[in-house]
Amino acid sequence: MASTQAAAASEQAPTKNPTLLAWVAKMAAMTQPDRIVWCDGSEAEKQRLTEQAVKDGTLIPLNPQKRPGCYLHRSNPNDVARVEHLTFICTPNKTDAGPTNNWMEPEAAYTKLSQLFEGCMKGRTMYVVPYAMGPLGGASTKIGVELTDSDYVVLNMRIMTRMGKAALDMLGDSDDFNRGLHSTGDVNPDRRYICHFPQDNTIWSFGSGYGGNVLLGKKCLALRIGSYLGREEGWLAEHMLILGVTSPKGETTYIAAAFPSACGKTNFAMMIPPKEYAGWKIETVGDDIAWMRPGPDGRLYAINPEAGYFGVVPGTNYKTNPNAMETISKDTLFTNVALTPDGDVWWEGKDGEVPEELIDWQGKPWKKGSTEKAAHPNSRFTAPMSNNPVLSAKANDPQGVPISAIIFGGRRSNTVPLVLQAFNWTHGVFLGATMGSETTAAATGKVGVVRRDPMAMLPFCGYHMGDYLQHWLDMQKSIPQLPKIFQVNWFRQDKNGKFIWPGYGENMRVLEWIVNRVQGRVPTQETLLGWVPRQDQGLNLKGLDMSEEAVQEATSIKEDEWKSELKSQEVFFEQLGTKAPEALMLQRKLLIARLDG
Ligand code: SAT
Ligand code: MN
Repeated sequence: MASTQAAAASEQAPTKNPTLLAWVAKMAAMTQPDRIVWCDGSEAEKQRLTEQAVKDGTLIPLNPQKRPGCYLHRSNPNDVARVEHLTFICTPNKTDAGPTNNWMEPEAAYTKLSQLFEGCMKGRTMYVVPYAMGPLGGASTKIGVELTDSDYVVLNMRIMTRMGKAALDMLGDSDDFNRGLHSTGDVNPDRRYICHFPQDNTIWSFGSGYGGNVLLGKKCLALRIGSYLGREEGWLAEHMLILGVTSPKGETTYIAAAFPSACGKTNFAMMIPPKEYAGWKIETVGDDIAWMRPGPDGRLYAINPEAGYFGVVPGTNYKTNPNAMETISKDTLFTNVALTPDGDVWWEGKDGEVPEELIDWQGKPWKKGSTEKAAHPNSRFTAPMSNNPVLSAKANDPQGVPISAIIFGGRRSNTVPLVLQAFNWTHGVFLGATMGSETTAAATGKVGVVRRDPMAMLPFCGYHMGDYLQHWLDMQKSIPQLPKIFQVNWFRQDKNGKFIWPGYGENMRVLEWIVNRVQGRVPTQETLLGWVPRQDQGLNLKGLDMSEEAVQEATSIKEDEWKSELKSQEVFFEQLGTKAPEALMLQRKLLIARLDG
């Protein structure tokens, strides 16, 4: 059997790359698919796979008048989010994975998962999906190959990456590619594992069909393996959006911003400035991941390794994100949203009236007024970035864009003020390292609990978090023109639990201040925590429907809240043990001294 499969694999292969052929043959021998299909990324292939997915019930076609080229997918209800407790970093030493990751010894992990993969593709097709993360031909671009038995995965990878022949051509005969193996298995949470082997540039994912667990280019390669490679090679793989903001004078400033999953990265990256900002323009380079490395001119350059958006649907509407609404109007795959009687999709927070009747995300009839959600809170769209009306021309530039500011933002109902600027790079790394955020539906588990989420990378850092923070500190030496670092919080609430800051397009006001600070145009005011906008020459609040007191509340710094925040930070740093970087411990001491002083 094994040799027949091996022969089958190499016979049809559109490549002579010996390492790739040998690996595909080996994986096929283990998983024993009935057929092996090499994906070329063509339009014909897309049509073929889509037709097949419709036939086997994986995709439901939507009304072509309302949503041309769009389909709905319902995942298994036990498989709707990333599973952090089933995600492993498999390094030879446990300490290399660090205290914030689950760890398995590599041989033990390969053995355990081999038992699951053994024969798991019998009766199924194995798709070989070559893909590039980053613009084709770019020096920062990485190649991966994902073997999967899911046509849904192939169709998603087709949108999210530069997939097919072009990626294979870029790889040529090189053995430098990520080896990704995925099988949906029987979608049993007891047999679900997402394992990363950074030293082998390998990912094995079994038993899930959900986005972040199975679109291996995304969180697995671009962040977990990427962060490991970044440390080896002197760059940064980050959970960040990238945007360009252009002033009426035509000056463009590029900004990267880290927020945890489901905290508004996509909205921020596509923001439409309010009417007071006529002539200003925001353009999207990326909405989720940034790969950043020092450029020849001493600045930090960022590329978006992805080619599409895998965004949260609920709450998306023409007020919160008109550009996303345009983006998902065609050629989009929807996962776990509700279906309307006329073949369109619906979700909580969509514009217009709530329909009387729907089919909910699980395929069950749903009536207006039901206490159940019609769309899953982590329902997603997969849409090509080329659909985005404000896509930056630089999104396809292999050089990337020079970053002037880095923003760290969490979801905090208290404590963290609207915006502040770090005193310097080390202090900025401290702000990123001490980020906390209330959990969301993007991962299974309780929502709304504050957890430490350094740089929004807690679930995505592929090695020891202490080493990762040290790597950030060390990067200072290789970036002569450092970006300025900021912290923001759009999510502060008043005593009635209402958001104080209106957010969305109004975040332009904060962004303008950041741009002005970066360009050295406005004075600032020093506080215990960092620099904040001055009352007189600070945030532009013209036309903002917000009382003076509310603005005060959104920007206030309460020392008692900071004292308990410092306690929670201490628990996190203690976890890092001797790997907690000295420079960050000193930052912490300085902050305590300032607060106690
Ligand atoms: O599910 S994904 O990991 O792809 C999205 C997210 O959680 O950020
Ligand atoms: Mn994300």
